[in-house]
Amino acid sequence: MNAKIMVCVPTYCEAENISRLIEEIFSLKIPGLEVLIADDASPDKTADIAESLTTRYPGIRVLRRTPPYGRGAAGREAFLHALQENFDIAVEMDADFSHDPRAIPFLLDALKDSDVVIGSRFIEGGSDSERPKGRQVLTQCANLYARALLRLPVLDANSGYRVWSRRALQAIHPETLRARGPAIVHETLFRAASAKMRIREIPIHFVDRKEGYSKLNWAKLIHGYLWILRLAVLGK
Ligand SMILES: Nc1nc2c(ncn2[C@@H]2O[C@H](COP(=O)(O)OP(=O)(O)OP(=O)(O)O)[C@@H](O)[C@H]2O)c(=O)[nH]1
Ligand SMILES: [Mg+2]
Repeated sequence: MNAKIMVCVPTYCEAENISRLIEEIFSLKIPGLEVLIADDASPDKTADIAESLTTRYPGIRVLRRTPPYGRGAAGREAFLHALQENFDIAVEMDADFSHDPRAIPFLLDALKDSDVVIGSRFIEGGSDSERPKGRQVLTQCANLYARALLRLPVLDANSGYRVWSRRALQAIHPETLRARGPAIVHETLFRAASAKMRIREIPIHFVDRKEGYSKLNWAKLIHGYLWILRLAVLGK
């Protein structure tokens, strides 16, 4: 029987991207795959657009989230949903095409001999060369900082393009995840590494979004740095 795969996409104001993203994911024709949009009441009607596609693609689920909002809170809820609905695998990815949906089959394939697969910019064959130099440097700094403080056994700890086996999802206990913002990627990876999950990186080409706007700002960035420090000191 096919594995049940849930592609979890947190969204806030992705009206320009969401339809094409859903179309591209389903055009991969991966058996057993569904898409979960975890939307935080986007005023641009991202959730309505996703829902309007359910007649064409019955495998779409839309979570219309209530507060607390945030990238992390949405990811946590999506993971819980995947576990409750008995999915075997969860793919997490951004809606802005920085994560190319065409990489999904390769990431899934790598899960055969691991528990968590990371779409990585920083292993051989991966890249992050298209974005402005300043953004690349910011990512590199945050990545070095997180890897060093949390002793993460990967080269791209910031990547939000990942595949989780059910075993790994259970091991990180999504119900007790605390990060509400982007630091969720560090918290989940830290827990997976602490639980001795087998983590593998697969190269991806990360590109800048072409449509919509970035939700990352200085406040979130600094909050993320402090959050990682807290995680390193407290160990949870
Ligand atoms: N549900 C939810 N999703 C969010 C929130 N903030 C960002 N997202 C989604 O998380 C993904 C990543 O957000 P981006 O704004 O692209 O931020 P980023 O990728 O960290 O930064 P950039 O490289 O500047 O694009 C996208 O799918 C966003 O729509 C939020 O508060 N709630
Ligand atoms: Mg982005």
